[in-house]
Order: sequence, then structure tokens, then C-alpha cells
Amino acid sequence: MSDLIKAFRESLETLDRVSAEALFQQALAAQTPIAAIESLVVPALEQMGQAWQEGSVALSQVYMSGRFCEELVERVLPPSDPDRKHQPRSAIVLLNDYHALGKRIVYSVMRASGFELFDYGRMDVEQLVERAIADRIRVLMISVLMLPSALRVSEVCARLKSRDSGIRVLVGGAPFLFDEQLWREVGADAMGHSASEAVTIVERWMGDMA
Ligand code: B12
Repeated sequence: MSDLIKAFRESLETLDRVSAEALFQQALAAQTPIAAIESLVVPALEQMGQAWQEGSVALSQVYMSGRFCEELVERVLPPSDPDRKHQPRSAIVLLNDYHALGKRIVYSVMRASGFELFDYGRMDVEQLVERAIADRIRVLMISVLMLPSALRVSEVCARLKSRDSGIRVLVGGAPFLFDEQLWREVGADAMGHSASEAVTIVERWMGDMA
């Protein structure tokens, strides 16, 4: 798989869409769409982010790769599962950030696993708290990729608690991957490393929320 990731990353860096598409198809032939995304697309983009930090790739390359991967992912993720689950009432949001890909993947994986959930798109703290309470949400999933956005999750949690909402908050995204204690510090109820972990955690919560 590491050879495939390397080749995929090279085709993204050189904006060779044909080759990137072919390599993605190769990964899809061997595994489910979700597994292909998490084992090929996610690590390739992470490596490019690292390379950008070290100065060996340009932000434009990272941006074009992100956009192209979004298209690839959009095409293969199933929109829904016929055996849809209805509990608990859930929503997913991108807080303040513009890094939409992680949220998009988590949303699709949740739906593909049978969950119905609101997609709030991108919101700020105030909008999010009001909307979640108005919608009587039980599980709120927050995706962020920037540290300042992650720190604002603490405002969301504090406001939800002060309104006695009983909403459980599940967070994910790069800052929580970099610092394993951050989710506790911002007052979230859990953190997921991947889209598939989101499903496992919500399923676990379903037992005690029924
Ligand atoms: C691609 C990318 C971009 C693209 C975004 C394209 C898009 N449409 O999303 C572009 C080029 C636009 C971009 C812009 C910027 N970026 Co950027 N970007 C990245 C990069 C390389 C990859 C992100 C990505 O899409 N990964 C693939 C997705 C699928 O992975 P993911 O989001 O982590 O999601 C997975 C898990 O985290 C989890 N997950 C995600 N959300 C949730 C939610 C829940 C509830 C759960 C359970 C799980 C979960 O499941 C997902 C699937 O497995 C990261 C590097 C990195 N290490 O993450 C930097 C990174 C996030 N960017 C960074 C920065 C600084 C920026 C800019 C400020 C750069 C600039 N100077 O302009 C801007 C800011 C944009 C903004 N205001 O939001 C920094 C943030 C650093 C920090 N500490 O805050 C990073 C970490 C790079 C770095 N190492 O410095 N970026």
C-alpha cells in the first residue's frame, strides 16, 4: 500500500488527474470505498500537508489535490443505505474552518452506515448552538482542522451545558489527532480518529441514550 500512496501522491503533486484516478480505482478494486479513502486518500493528503510545512510542495498543489480528492470521494461514497437508522437525532458541522473534506467523509460514512443526520455545513459558535438546540439534537459531531477552530469547541460545549441541552459532542480532525488530550480540554464527550470510529462511537452511545 505504501507504494500506491507514494504513486498517488506523486500524481496529485504533478496534477496528473488521469494517473491519480487510475491509482484510486486500483485501491477500490481491492477494498471498500471507505477503506480505499482512509488508506489511500487520507494518508496521501496528510503527507502533502507535511511536505508543504517543510517547504517542498506549494500550497496551490495542496489545494488542487484537496479539491480533486473531494471529487473522487464524492463520486464513490454511497449517498445512503436502505436500512437507515433513525436514532439518536444527530448533526455534523464544520466549525469556522474551510477544510471540508473530513466532514464530508464522516457525513457520508455515517449515512452509508444507516444513520440519518443533519449536515449543517460550516457555522460559527453562535449559529451552531442555536441551531442544535432548536433541532433538539442529541449527538453533535464537530469537524475542525485548524487549532483556533478546535479551541472554539470549548465555547460550544460551555454554551450547550449552560442551556442544559444534554447534547453529546463528538469531535474529530487534525488538531485532535496531533494532541490526544485536546478533546477533553475543550469539554467534548469523545473524539474519533476516523470516519469509521465516528460510527462506532455513536453506536456505543445509542445504548445508553435510548
Ligand atoms: C488539504 C488541506 C487544505 C486545503 C483544504 C481543501 C478542502 N476542501 O478541504 C486548503 C489548501 C484549502 C487548505 C487551506 C489552509 N490550511 Co490546510 N491542510 C490541508 C491538509 C494538507 C489536509 C487536510 C485534509 O483534507 N485531509 C484529508 C481529510 C479526509 O482528513 P481529515 O480532515 O483529518 O479527516 C479525517 C479524520 O480527521 C476524521 N475526522 C475529521 N473530522 C471529523 C469529525 C468527527 C466528529 C470525527 C469523529 C472524525 C473526524 O475523519 C476523517 C476521515 O478519516 C492538512 C494537513 C493535515 N495533517 O491534516 C492541512 C492543515 C489542516 N491546514 C493548515 C493550515 C494552516 C491551512 C491554512 C491556514 C493555510 C494558509 N496559510 O492559508 C488554510 C486555512 C483554511 C481555513 N481557513 O480553514 C494546518 C492547520 C494547522 C493548525 N494547527 O491549525 C494543517 C494541519 C497543515 C499543517 N500541518 O500546518 N488546507
